[in-house]
Parts: sequence; C-alpha cells; structure tokens
Amino acid sequence: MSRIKRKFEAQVEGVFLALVGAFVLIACADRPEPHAVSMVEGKRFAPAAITVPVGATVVWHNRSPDRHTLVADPADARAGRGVRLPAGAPAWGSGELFHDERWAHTFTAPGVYLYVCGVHAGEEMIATVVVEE
Ligand SMILES: [Cu+2]
Repeated sequence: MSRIKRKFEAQVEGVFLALVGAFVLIACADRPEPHAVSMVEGKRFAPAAITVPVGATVVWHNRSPDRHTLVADPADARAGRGVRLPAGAPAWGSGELFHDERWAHTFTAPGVYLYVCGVHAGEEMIATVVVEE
C-alpha cells in the first residue's frame, strides 16, 4: 500500500470518527431532560401533575426568582399536612432551591405522591407525581 493511500485512509477515518462524535453530541444535546418539572412564577409547579414509570428520575428546576423547597414528608411540621405518599414509600425533600437550581429524585415505589413547596405550602404550591409500575 502506498504512503499516499495510507495517509488518505487515515484522513477518511479521522473524518468518520469526527462525524460519529458530532452525531453523539447532537443526540445528547437534543434529548430533553427526562421527566422535568419547573417551579415558575406565580408560585406553582409546571406541570402540576406528572406520570412516570418506576425507576424514573424527576428533575425539578427552579425557573422562578423565588426560593422554593420540595417536601414529600408527612412528618414535616410546617408542610407535612398536604403531603401524601404511597404506603411504604420513603419520604423525600430537597432543601432550599434558589433561582436556576435543580434537584433530582428517583422514584422506586409506585403510587401517588402529593408534594408541596415548604415555603409556599400555605399558598397552595402543591403538585403530584404518579409513579406507575
Ligand atoms: Cu415555593
């Protein structure tokens, strides 16, 4: 094989690998966050109800200027009254989330989760995750 031919093949291989890399990057960049919920202006969750399969991860993103929390703990003294969990499901909560912060939770138990914002629980900032088997 001539040196020129080998050099040409190496260049073709390089271009091919670059194209594969570009496709992988585009595929990743285009994929939306799976099961995303936002906190938006007006002290509400959007969407206020979401259905996901068991094992799914929901990512919350605070897109509002306000501070929020996610509370799914019936024992929470301030916000727990509005919370409902499926029997046996572990409680969860985010702590404070400021503007543009994200928090994720993976749901391992099926059922209906009613969670609230601990800061605005009295203002009906409440939402639902339904986890299906
Ligand atoms: Cu809030």
